[in-house]
Amino acid sequence: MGVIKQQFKDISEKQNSAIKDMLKEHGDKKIGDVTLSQVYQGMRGITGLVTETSLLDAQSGIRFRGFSIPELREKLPKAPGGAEPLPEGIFYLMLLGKLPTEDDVHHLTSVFQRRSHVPSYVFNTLESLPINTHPMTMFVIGVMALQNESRFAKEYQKGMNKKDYWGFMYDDVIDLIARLPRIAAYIYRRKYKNNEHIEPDGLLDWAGNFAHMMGYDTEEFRELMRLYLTIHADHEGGNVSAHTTHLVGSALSDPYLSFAAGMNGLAGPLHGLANQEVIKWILDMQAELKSDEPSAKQIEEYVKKTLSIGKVVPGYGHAVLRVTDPRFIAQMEFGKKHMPHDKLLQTVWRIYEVVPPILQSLGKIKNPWPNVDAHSGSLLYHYGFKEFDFYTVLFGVSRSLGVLSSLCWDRALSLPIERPKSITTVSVNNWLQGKEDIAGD
Ligand code: CMX
Repeated sequence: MGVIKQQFKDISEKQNSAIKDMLKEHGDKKIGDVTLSQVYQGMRGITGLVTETSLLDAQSGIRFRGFSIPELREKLPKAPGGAEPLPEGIFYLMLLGKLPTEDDVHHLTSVFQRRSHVPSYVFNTLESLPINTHPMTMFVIGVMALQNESRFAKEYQKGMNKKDYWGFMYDDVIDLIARLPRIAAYIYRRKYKNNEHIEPDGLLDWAGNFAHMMGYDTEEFRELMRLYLTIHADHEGGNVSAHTTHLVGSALSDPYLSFAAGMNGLAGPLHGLANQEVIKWILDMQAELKSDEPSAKQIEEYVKKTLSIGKVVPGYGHAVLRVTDPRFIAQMEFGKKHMPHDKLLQTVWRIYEVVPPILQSLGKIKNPWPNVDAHSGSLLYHYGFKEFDFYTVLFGVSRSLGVLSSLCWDRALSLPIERPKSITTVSVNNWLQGKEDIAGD
């Protein structure tokens, strides 16, 4: 067994028995009440999931195993001469619950390199898709084609002891994370770069190699990819991509099936697709105003117009956060360091000044502040990465680190199939009239 797998086994076995003891003593304790509005309105604020890898606080933002983004940018190992964390480090942290050393991260880099082979039939499957297929659709289809490689699925068919589930899931998870950059880069080069592909560079880290295979070989762009793939990795368990991966995995669907399901959720415009929508919205604004430096007044009018035709302002608002997303701030810092005079970034920062008071004045939006997607596209655009309908794929490659390390934990803790209770409005009305018991009271 590999060193990291062995550590995961030891740590998760300990955690498993601690949880069993806790539930024996406190299993009947109530965590909260559920209101009828919460049931009808997206289960907002109902605590109903365990996700070990990260925790989101409405006021201070995401913490990965207790560490904030600024702390991780300082503490996680970096590439030689680099300033941004290597995403291998956040995966290690989420999986094992402790900060990695430089050696741990190098070890993971070489494991990912070793296991990154993608069989040719996956590329052939991608080749068979019309070129105008959305890159997220291609990404999901690539992952689904790769499902044929699942060790878990094969072992399950042979007949597997429950105790062995986690080990095969773990192996699939590592294989899948290792292979995703190759699939994503293939889609990028096929769709936008005349199908001219670039061989992986065995000396580069996971993010650096991904940048290289897409055709971006400057050290500054690699640094952006390292930051990007670190900060998008996880956002606790209730968001659509994480929850879907967990839900599908709870049926013992293997990591390929589970992750592909999560990616279908990430492809929605209210979730991950918002990153492409933001750039599209800004470019449309620039085209309409015939200016790449719109003033605050012009932005204000454009925002009001967007709202008046019943559209959302992409990149703003959040179901949990009630402050500016720390992931937005990390990207703004990167921009101020590397490209402070870029006109598109300056527009993003001007939008940040203009939009929150307008959204606030509507009185119904719970969070008028920018989320991660408000900033990410502008950084990519600066480096000439202008194919914005690909941006969500980058988010997806990063999100694999969080949702798949969580999937390892799901199986290691033997979490059961997820099956909440649903109700009908007829039963609700009957309950309100005292004719039916739906609340268990
Ligand atoms: N622009 C305009 N209206 C907005 C808005 C925005 N950015 N954010 C919320 N609202 C509206 C909602 O549509 C809702 O309107 P109705 O009552 O008319 O239906 C009202 O304000 C209340 O919504 P909320 O409780 O504040 O927000 P939700 O928890 O329901 O939704 C989110 C959260 C992110 C879907 C929403 O803020 C939104 O649509 N934002 C724009 C899309 C976006 O940036 N998504 C990316 C989120 C991060 C990610 O997952 O990647």
